[in-house]
Amino acid sequence: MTVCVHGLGYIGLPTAAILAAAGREVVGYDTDPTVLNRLSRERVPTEEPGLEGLIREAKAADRFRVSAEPVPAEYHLICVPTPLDRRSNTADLTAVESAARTIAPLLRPGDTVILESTVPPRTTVDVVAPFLETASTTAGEDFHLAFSPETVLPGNILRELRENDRIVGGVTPESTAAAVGLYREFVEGQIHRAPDPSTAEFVKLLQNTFRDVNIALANEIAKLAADYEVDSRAAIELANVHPRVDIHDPGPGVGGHCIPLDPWFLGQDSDQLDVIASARRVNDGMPAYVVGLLGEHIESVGSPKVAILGVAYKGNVDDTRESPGLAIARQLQQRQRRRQEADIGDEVVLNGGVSEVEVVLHDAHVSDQTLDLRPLEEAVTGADALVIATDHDEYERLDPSPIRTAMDGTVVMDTRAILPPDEWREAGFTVLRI
Ligand code: SAJ
Repeated sequence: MTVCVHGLGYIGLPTAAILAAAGREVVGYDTDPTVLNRLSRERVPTEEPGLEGLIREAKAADRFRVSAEPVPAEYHLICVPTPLDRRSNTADLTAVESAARTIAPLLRPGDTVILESTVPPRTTVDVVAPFLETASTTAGEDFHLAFSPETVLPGNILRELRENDRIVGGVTPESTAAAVGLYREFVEGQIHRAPDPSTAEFVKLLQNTFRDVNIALANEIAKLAADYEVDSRAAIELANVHPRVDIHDPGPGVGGHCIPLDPWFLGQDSDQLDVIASARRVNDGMPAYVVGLLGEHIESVGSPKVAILGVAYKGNVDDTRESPGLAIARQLQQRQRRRQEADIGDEVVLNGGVSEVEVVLHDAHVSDQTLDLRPLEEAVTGADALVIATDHDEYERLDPSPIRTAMDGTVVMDTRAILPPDEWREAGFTVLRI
C-alpha cells in the first residue's frame, strides 16, 4: 500500500498528504535537507489553505513520514521541479533525471512510476523510461510507467487536487490502468485516459499556453484601448457579453512558476512556435509598459519614491516566483539609471551620487526575509506614486484618504483594476489603469 513521493514542493507535498488521508502509507522523499527539517517540525512552506492541518493529521495517523532516503514502493510519484533555462528557453530536466535514476534500483516487478512534473512532450518515454529500464526489463511489461499532470491552482490546491478532472497517459493500457487505480482513491473529478504519455504531457502544456495566449490578447487589447482613450476593462466587459467571447483580464504581466514557462516547453523540440512565442513576449513586456506609463507621471520629481503594493505573482497567495511586482521594481530602477546615462553621457557613475527611484515594497501575504518588505504605512509615507501590482483582497479594501494624507504625490497605478476609481479620484488621486 506504499507510495513514495519524490519531491515535496508545491505539488508533491499536498499530493502526499491527500494520499495519506485516503488511507495510503506515504513516504515523502526530498533531496533538500531544509525541506525535510521544516516538515519534520510540521512547518509548511506556503500558506496553502488546509495543508498544514492535513499533514498534521496524516503524521498523527502514522500514514505520512518524510525521509532523506527513497524507499521501495508500489507507486513512485515524481513531483520535482522542472525550471526553465533562461538562456536557451528549454526545460532543465536535471531533477527529473535524478529522480528516475534514484527510483531505478528500487523498482520491483509490478510497481508503477508516475511522472507529474511539467515536462516537454516525450520526456516520459525518451528521458524517464531509459533510466528505469534494464537489459532485461521494459516499461509497460515489467513495471508500469505513466504521465499524469497536475492542474491545480495555487491558493486552492487541496480542493482542486480532489475535484479537478485528471488526465493519465501510460506507456501501455495496463500502465494507464495502474495509474488510474491510484488517482481513483482521491480524485472526485473524471479521470481521462490519454492515448500515451506524450499526449498527456502535450495537453498539460496546451492548457497553460491557452491561458498565456489569452492573457497576452487581453494585455494587447489594453494597450490598444489606451491609444484610443478607451477604458479597456469596460470594453472587455462589453465584448464578453457575446456568448462565444471570453477575453481575460489585462494586468502587469504573467507570473507564477507555470504559465510563463510552459509555452516555451512546447517549442523545445519544434520550431513551430509563432503566436505562442509572440504572446510570451507581450506578457513579459507588461512590467516595462507599466513603468513607461508611470514614468510619464514621476519624471519631473527629482528622486521619486514609488511604493509597490504586491510582490506575490497573483492575489491571495504568498508565492513570488516570476512576480510582475518585482519585475516592475527592477525596471523602475533600471529606467532611472538609463535616463541618467542618457543625460550625463560618458560621465555617468552608476553607484555614486546619482539620484535613483526609491522603490519600497509591501505585500499583505508574502513574508520573504530576503525582500525587505515594509509595513503598509511606512511604504506609502512620502511616496510620490503607488503601484497596485497584486490583486490581494486587502488592497481592494484600502481606504484612500489616509493614504493620500501620508503620500507626497497623487499618482496611483492600479494595474489590476481593483480599486474603485471614483472613490480614489474623489480622495485626490490621479488613477492610472491598464
Ligand atoms: N493573470 C492575468 N490575467 C488573467 C488571469 C491571470 O494577468 O486573466 C495572471 C495572474 O495574475 C498571474 C498569472 O496570470 O500572474 C498566472 O495566474 P493563473 O491564476 O492564471 O495561473 P497559475 O499560474 O496560478 O496556475 C496555472 C493554472 N493553469 C490554468 O488555469 C490553465 C493551474 O490550473 C495549473 O495547475 C498551474 O498553472 C500549473 O501548475 O501548471
